[in-house]
Amino acid sequence: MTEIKKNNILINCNTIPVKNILDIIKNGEITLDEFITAGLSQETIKDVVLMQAKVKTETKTQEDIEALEKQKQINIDKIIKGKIFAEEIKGLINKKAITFDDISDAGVAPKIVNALKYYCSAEKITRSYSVEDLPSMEEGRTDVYFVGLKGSGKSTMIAGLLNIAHSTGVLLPDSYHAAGLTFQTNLIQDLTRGVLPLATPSGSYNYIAASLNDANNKRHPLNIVDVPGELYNSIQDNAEVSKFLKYINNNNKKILIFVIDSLEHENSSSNNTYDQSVVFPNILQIFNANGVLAKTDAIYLVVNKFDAIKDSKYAYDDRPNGDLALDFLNQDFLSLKNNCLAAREDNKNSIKIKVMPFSIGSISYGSILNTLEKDFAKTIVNQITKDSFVIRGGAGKVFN
Ligand SMILES: Nc1nc2c(ncn2[C@@H]2O[C@H](COP(=O)(O)OP(=O)(O)OP(=O)(O)O)[C@@H](O)[C@H]2O)c(=O)[nH]1
Ligand SMILES: [Mg+2]
Repeated sequence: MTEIKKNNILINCNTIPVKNILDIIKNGEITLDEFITAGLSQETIKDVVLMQAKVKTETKTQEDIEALEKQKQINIDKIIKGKIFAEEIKGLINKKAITFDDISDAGVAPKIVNALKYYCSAEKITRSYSVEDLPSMEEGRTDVYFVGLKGSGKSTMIAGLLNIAHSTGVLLPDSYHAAGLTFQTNLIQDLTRGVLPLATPSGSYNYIAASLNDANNKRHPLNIVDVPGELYNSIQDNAEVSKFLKYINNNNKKILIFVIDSLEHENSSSNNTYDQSVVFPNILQIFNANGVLAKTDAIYLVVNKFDAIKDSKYAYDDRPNGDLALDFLNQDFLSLKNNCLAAREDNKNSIKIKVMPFSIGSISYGSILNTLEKDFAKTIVNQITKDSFVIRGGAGKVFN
């Protein structure tokens, strides 16, 4: 722009439309300060400043859109690579950062997308009780207790066992505890739809009265208790443990299922500060001291998350799974095994000790089940049926 043209514009600045003034400023030909010095009206100055701010915001929005798009791509990549938890995906869906269509378009299998939809929509608020509020367990059943640290897979295993018992038709109708039945139905339904149980909150317990039918059509009534793993963190002088011991203090026969988290043990970067190889023997000792073992018919040492060690530690080992579980136990939990053997001797050698592998199947996003592994669950259900109390003449209909 020539000096003459510039002067002309400045002299006539109050006759020029705001839009043109903005363009001149934007092109760097004349500054706003120069317009002000030349006497631009207060009103036009205000308009120019406002328009400049608006343009700036619009440009920023465009930048934001690009950043959001970039972030969305990063999240989709994490989903494709499985490096994200279902809860995080739920958060992204809720704040509309991604959609289920984006997940489908990225190539995630429809079955998994459906499970994610269910996970994101399900209320997942299950009534649970403090140990004092649990209804007392019915006498004349076999008590089945799942013992394991937080995240070891107790609730998932209960869901897996009930699910297989239901789908193979051995779960009988049992209405002794209605709230437990609701909990049981939810666990079965969630798993069928590909969703694992949520972590059991601290101080929350559930009691399920369930019955299994055996090959001779005899009913095996069970008391199953799902506990928060936190209960077992610190056993000595723990008020919660005392309450729990009081709760299970009945004359029923018992099966104890020690849920060993094989993954946790292998992975030294674990965030569980409690060492299972110390905690389990302590629990066993306290059960012995409190008379629980005197009523125990069987202890199952279950090497859980077996899929994980099968893929890593035993990737090239073609021994049967049962042998591998025993090998794992001998290597990593020998003291627990020896403590169980000693406890058996203490209790007239009447406790059966069994070692078994278990895996719920392959999992995505921490909580979504890709494929349900049935055989491990079937084996454990069969063992429970073998080791549990029978009600004479208790044949029943199949649970639907
Ligand atoms: N790889 C693998 N992971 C599993 C398996 N079972 C459970 N998990 C994982 O372990 C997590 C914890 O399982 P839960 O069943 O909630 O464990 P829990 O023992 O009930 O834990 P608390 O309720 O906190 O005491 C699950 O969300 C899964 O991510 C399995 O068979 N294989
Ligand atoms: Mg749990």
